[in-house]
Amino acid sequence: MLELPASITKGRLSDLVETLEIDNAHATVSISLWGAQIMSFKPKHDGRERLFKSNKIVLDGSKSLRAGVPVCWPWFAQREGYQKHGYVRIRNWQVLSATESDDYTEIVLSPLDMVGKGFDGTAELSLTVRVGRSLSITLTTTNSGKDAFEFNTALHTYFLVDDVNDVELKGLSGKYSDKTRNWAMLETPEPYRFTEETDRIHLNPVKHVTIVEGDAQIGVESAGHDSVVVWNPWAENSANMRDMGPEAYLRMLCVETAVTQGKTLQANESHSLTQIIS
Ligand code: TA6
Repeated sequence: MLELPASITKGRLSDLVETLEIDNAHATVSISLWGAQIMSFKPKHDGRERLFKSNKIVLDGSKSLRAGVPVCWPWFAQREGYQKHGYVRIRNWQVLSATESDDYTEIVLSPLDMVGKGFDGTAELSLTVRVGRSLSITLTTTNSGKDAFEFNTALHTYFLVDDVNDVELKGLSGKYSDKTRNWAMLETPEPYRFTEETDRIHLNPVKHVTIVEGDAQIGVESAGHDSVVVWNPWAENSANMRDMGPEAYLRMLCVETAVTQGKTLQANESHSLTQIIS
């Protein structure tokens, strides 16, 4: 591994999960190199953790990590016979570059191996993580082959809340497709609150969404997306998930910056998907 600047140290959560711990003037962040999954973001100006990490997180590789910002690529959601949300979330990633300045620390990661069952394209992928007062995450897909390919992708972020019953989501509008109602197309509610299992693909790709809970807010800014996905499994599903448990759904709200409608890249073309958390 290349030499890391002073604001980055290495850590380890299990045999499999090696981490990079960033601690600079603005924030602390923890990133698992397995999946390039950012698991913690705590800005120093308010000391409030923004990302959910399950107490029952599985660290032995038998499933993906229930923490922070899973990277979904090259498909979104379940595909019969394949890893849900694609395979790069269960791959080892390497550090391509790591730099720091007064304003931020920046790390660029890429998967050690890009080839996977279910995807025939030739692609390069990089995740740029910029840790400052806010956390900026950009996933760049480049078609490095000769033929066009289509893909979907998401920054599938599990946000930490105190109690999802007290949360209001602001900024979404237009129609959404509801997985819990056989993909019915429905109008975004106003106010947007949580009282049941919620699994929605909002097809109006708004730029700013705010998670509001009392005086606390989390800002979610998106770019390069065609959808914003909102998910909470609610009590029964949460209880049945081996890495969640009966109470965990109360502390988690998933708001995703996503491409769910298929994006085609011609040879040499690139696409960037960005989520900025504040
Ligand atoms: O992104 C929403 C979703 O597709 C939901 O339907 C739900 O199944 C969820 O993802 C779970 O994915 P995860 O990998 O977080 O268990």
